Amino acid sequence: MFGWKKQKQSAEMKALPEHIAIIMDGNGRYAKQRNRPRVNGHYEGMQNVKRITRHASDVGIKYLTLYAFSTENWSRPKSEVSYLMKLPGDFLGAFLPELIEKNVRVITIGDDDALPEHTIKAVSEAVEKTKNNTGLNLVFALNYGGRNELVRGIKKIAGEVSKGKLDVEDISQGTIDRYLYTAGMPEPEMMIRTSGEYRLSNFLLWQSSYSELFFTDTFWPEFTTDELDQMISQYQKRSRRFGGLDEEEV
Ligand code: V07
Repeated sequence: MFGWKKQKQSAEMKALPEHIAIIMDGNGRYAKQRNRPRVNGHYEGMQNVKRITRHASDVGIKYLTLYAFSTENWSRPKSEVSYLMKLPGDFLGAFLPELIEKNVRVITIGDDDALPEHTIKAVSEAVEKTKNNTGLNLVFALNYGGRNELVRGIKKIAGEVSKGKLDVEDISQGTIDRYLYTAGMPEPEMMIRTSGEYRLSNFLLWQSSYSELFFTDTFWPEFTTDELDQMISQYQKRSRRFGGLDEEEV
């Protein structure tokens, strides 16, 4: 919590990232290491979402996007999937009042039609109750897949073209941005993956083109606010070039 203002004032130091995206991996391995059932890892992972969310809100991050459930996760055992589908309700049951108090806005990205009714109900209540909040945007990727997001967007664009509402020649990167779940959101400056895997796994494919990537061996349930702060400091020291020249080279 300390030091952000001071850092921002120094000329070489970049601002705080606006948007951090996290692949919260290693929940199952965390549980296995402790001879506990996999679902305990998911439970502990959910508890850590609260700690990291509180911290992101406290330091002034504007968007925190968390990969909660991918389009590939349906292939897990039925009992595990049904446990996972209870987590949004458990999380919000315990944490929604604090989110409201902290001015956090809850958003989801992904195909929520395929989620169980009770999950949709819990999540849409939180989205509705926080829709006018102006602090941290807490974005849950639920039944999200980057390729699916692109397919869905392209279908919508094709539909507009066939109705004569959009000219093929007018399709630009900006058009595609506007047809993704993340329309209107800034791109993530930082993408973090926990638990020692070095892949994007279909998360925010289009949006992460220029993200700084951060990896740690820490399992998600054990990923701390201190480790997040270290990554943010590292980000602030790295230079971002966007394929061109940065200030030092001009
Ligand atoms: C899930 C806990 C975090 C580690 C990764 C897998 C398990 C929080 C949510 C959630 C989702 C929507 C919402 C509020 C909370 C969640 C799933 C899994 C499916 F509005 N954690 N968490 N959802 N895990």
